[in-house]
Amino acid sequence: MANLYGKENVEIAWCPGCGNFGIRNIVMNALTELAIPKENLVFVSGIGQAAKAPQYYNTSYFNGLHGRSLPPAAAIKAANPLLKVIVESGDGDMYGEGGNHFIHAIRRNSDITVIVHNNMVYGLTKGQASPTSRPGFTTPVQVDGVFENPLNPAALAIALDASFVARASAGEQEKSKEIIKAAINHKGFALVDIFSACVSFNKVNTHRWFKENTYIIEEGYDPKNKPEAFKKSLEEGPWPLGILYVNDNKPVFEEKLAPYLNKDNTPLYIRKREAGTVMDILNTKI
Ligand SMILES: Cc1ncc(C[n+]2csc(CCOP(=O)(O)OP(=O)(O)O)c2C)c(N)n1
Ligand code: SF4
Repeated sequence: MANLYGKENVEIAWCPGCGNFGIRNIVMNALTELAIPKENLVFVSGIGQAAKAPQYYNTSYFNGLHGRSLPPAAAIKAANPLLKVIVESGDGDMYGEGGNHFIHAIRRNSDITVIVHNNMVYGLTKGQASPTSRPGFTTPVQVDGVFENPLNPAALAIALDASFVARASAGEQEKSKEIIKAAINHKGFALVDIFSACVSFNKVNTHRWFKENTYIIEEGYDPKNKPEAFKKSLEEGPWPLGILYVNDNKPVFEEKLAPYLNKDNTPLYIRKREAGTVMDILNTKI
């Protein structure tokens, strides 16, 4: 199938061998198979190596501040519910700097897809520990090794009742493509935490390490069983890959907003206002 999202003549500023290349392929293949028209798609990212990804797709994107991809993503979806909104960022950007937004975006349940390249390190700023770095991981800053407990994003998201939670890996192209397609098709906040090797600054959690420390969730697993999903999300070494949790019964943020309550999804910017409506609003006494 022809790739609809590849960008011609773009210089990609990732190190040769970086897991981000694998994720880029997975995302482009997923989008191509879903055949989402480019004009209906917008990417949003924060800051970091992973957050550069949208610059390398042939589509629209908004590049936010460090850790601040989720508020603009929710705003874009609210302003135009007809758009598919996909956030792509790194573990430091999403779970560290953006941790507060991560929590509240899950509560809000906007219909957006969030793909987090989890390389267990800060790549762009040359190898400091991130919230998902493993204990004992040494860096130029953590010279005696990380001693804090790592964040488990999938367990946190399930505890907060995120409506779709999955874990994928850059090394599992087919499986990860199917997970990302399901996340994009899901209505509500969808998290895909995707393992990815930083070949320059994380010499522990390598491509091989991720391969050897993950397994694909067995057939017959029921992602709608929340206690089982939470238990699954706590498994480590090997980490399960697949759709961990789905809640289809959560109200979606945009549908609760006043302009859309009558099931009219027309984006605000093309709605016609009757003459005098704005004056009436301005003259309303509060
Ligand atoms: C407010 C603010 N603090 C710190 C930085 C420096 N900074 C830029 S990217 C980054 C970490 C990125 O790590 P991660 O999100 O894991 O992405 P990666 O580069 O590994 O893909 C940091 C700390 C910044 N740009 N802005
Ligand atoms: S520093 Fe790491 S995350 Fe950044 S491009 Fe190189 S390998 Fe990838």
